[in-house]
Amino acid sequence: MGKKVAQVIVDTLVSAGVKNCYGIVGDTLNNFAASLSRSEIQFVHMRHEEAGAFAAQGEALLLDRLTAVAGSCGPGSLHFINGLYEANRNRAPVVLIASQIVRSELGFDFIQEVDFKSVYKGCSVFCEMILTPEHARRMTVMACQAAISKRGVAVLIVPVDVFDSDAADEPAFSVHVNRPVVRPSEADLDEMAALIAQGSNIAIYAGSGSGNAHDEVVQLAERLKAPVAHTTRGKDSLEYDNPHNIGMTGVIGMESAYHCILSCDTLLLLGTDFAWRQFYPSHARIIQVDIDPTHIGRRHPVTLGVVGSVKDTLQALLPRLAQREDSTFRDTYVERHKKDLETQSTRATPGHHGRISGQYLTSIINRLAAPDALFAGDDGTPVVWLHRMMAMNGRRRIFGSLLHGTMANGLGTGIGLQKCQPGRQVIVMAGDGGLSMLFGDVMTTLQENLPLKIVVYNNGKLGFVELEQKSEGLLPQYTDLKNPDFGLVAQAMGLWGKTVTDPDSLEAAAAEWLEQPGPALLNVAVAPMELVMPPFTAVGPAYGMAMYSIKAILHGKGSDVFEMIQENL
Ligand SMILES: Cc1ncc(C[n+]2csc(CCOP(=O)(O)OP(=O)(O)O)c2C)c(N)n1
Ligand SMILES: [Mg+2]
Repeated sequence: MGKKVAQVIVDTLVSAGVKNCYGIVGDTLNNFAASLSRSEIQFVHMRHEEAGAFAAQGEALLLDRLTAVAGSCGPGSLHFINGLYEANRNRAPVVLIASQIVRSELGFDFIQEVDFKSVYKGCSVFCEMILTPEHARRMTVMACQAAISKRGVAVLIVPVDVFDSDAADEPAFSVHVNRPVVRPSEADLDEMAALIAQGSNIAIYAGSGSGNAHDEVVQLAERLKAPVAHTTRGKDSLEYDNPHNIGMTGVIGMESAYHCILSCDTLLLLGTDFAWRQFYPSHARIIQVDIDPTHIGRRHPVTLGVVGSVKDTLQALLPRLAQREDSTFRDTYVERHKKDLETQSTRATPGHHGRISGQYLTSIINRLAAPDALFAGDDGTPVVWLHRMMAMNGRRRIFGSLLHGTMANGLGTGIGLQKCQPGRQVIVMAGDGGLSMLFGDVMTTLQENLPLKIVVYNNGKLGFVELEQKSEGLLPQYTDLKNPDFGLVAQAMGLWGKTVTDPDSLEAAAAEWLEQPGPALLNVAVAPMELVMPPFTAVGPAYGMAMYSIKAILHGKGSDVFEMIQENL
């Protein structure tokens, strides 16, 4: 008997390097699942498809390898959407096998019919349906190749009757994976060097595109005596072993990088597509390097934009640059950054009334976590503390939803990281709102035997949104959360679980939590009024906070204002 199309698709995924497929089975996917079970690809049985998409993108980003998700028709494959937006924005090579109803019923509003092509258009680099068994292999190859080479999500829609059909004799289409050297022309490199030579106070602002270019960026900084600021996504690759580091700018950044970038006369943007325009200097010469030509000059006008990978470009540029001796500009901001870090460490203490501040909790995790730990932080205050406070060393990696900004990303991403690196310590820093949003997948840690370490920053509210409301001068609305004792719930589910409210017992509890051989959840009651301070005193938020304080007092909530001030002194 010949092969079925389902088998051909699985064979092609295997040859493209897929090791794990995250999802939930269902009628239209059953034949594919049967073929998968006979292959070397492991199916990871999730509780919610969205978490499966987060997991796949975690694995794809960490190992830079194609990872699959698969779902049943209609709601099954629809549920991946938010996680696939996350994956696509993060340029993670992920392929969705979206099973579909039978071809003969398409277009008649049949039960569970969903037009996946229009649904997934906005979050994919490839989105096609396999229309006949005769082009199943070719189309699957194209999907994989697009996800890998364009770096994003490929959606392959497969009607159930196509899956179940006999495969046709197709030519031997196969996936080709290679990484070309991409760098600017000689003329562009000369122009870059000439512009840089005109600069006096040169700063570097590097993003995730510099991820594999740590040594080249540090060499460039040394050559130009230029301070290096980085984006949130550049933190794990640029902060460590970098004497020129001045931290992050942006809303959750630090004063050193914020002021440096606004006051330099020449700015080198290296592999960053940082979106917030108000953090770019208005009077500096800006030179931008990016592998994606469509990123050049799209956030802020630039003097010169060149196309290339940061690593290849800097290797070709460095021989053209003279060594500089005057390090005054760099030293000023490196010193300022040291002071920023000292100020930050003074805030990493228990808060008012012996409460545990989120910063204190993060400082303890930073101290106790393994030197090669992987961290996934929920959107909300956990991701802020993760990026501001976790110390990087070249082996630790951090994952946050920094481009899509979705809640509940931490748990799913952590599951993917742990699945593909079972022996490594993986820590999920969850918000109480974020965790409860996709709570079912806490069970996946047991189902799949993943020793994930989950810590809940439990402030009993949608804290980040409450801060936004207050900074607009509004009283908090709809932000309270009625939570169970997550420590006890975890125990009831079969995980190790504990709840901590007393700062004095936090360190011992955190150590015990991290020592557990299996999945473990530490629920920490963190101070509900802790503020996330921006790296500047912007008039808007300051005025908003003042207005909130006045409104709160008028509404008889003066004690809240007092508590907020006490907790953030
Ligand atoms: C899916 C989704 N829904 C809503 C939001 C808006 N939002 C951003 S942060 C946040 C609060 C998160 O609360 P929690 O997880 O408890 O973290 P906290 O800020 O309290 O630490 C909300 C509602 C979002 N980013 N994503
Ligand atoms: Mg919360």
